[in-house]
Amino acid sequence: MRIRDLQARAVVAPLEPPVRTASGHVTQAPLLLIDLTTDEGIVGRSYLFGYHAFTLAPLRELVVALGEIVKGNVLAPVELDKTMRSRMTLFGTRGLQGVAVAGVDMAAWDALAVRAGVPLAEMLGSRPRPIPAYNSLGMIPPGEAADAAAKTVASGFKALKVKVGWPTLAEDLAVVRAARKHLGDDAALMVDYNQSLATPEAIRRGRVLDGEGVSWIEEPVRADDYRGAAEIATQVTTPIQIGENFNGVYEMELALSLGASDLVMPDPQQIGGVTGWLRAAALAQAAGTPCSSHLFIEVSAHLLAMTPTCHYIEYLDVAAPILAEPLRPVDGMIQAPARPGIGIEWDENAITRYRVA
Ligand code: SMN
Ligand code: MG
Repeated sequence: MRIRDLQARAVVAPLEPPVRTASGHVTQAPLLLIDLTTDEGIVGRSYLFGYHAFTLAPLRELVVALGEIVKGNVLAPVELDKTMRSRMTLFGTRGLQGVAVAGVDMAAWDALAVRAGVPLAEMLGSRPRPIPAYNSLGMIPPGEAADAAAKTVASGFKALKVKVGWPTLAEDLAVVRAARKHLGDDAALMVDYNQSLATPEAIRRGRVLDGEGVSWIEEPVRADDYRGAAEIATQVTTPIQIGENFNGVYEMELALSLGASDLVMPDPQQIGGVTGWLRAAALAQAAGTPCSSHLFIEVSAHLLAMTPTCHYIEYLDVAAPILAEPLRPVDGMIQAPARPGIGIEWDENAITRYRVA
């Protein structure tokens, strides 16, 4: 089976509630929707998340250009990955280039599994199974943290992540203590600084959080400051979590080799799609490091099912407004659908509504 066509459509969907972080707000869901069609009429689907609308135009140009490169090629995702990356050797695959490769990769794997008539997890040698999920929220003001925690538990989640990095440690602590109190003893609480601290301040705040029942402290410093993260991990008892910004598996390997964190959470579009994730999962297993996912719950539900050190799936469903059947948590767990492929079905009416040129 060969690739016949690749289409990419840009939409800006609503993101409710907006995601407030200590490093900026994400108020909409800019998405690039990819449809890859084969000469047998099989359609593979994936999407990319642009964070901000201005990334969609260059991202679409890159994906369309990659489509021209892979058109006519056999639908063999690992070979396609090599072909696309070899064309970028001189230019590199950091940033949007790598994200574009991942988008084509995920659509290619989807098509392969659809043609085989099996869920992607089964194509990868596993099968859909319940993955522990955490409710992922933005920066919740101290006065609203108790209510957010209570609603999280009422929704069946057994874990909540809130973003912190308020101007003062006292505010961080107020959010953590209010959330911790209303989650009860059976639910986990994680915090995410979104790269907002310098290493000394991260150590200062981490040491205070050590006594507060927090399950992980995410991205305390700049995403690629692996030495800083490693220093924090030695000085702070609470597990340090990074990975959403691993640009490819070589960066993940470097971070692991430097002891940059206790936990990892690759992002499917940053790590290199399904092909990248397969390699990342092996690195995490070799390091004995628990591996969670970042966003992209549809493909992550399949990928984590095959991940030896599977930890948590992040429930923050940025694509729900344009999907016919968004993936919903049940009793705090998320399981990939039994449908062939990733299971992505577009809501074409919504796409028409949110489409941008
Ligand atoms: C995050 C930041 C911005 C948008 C979505 C998600 C965050 C996370 O880093 O871990 O969810
Ligand atoms: Mg994060």
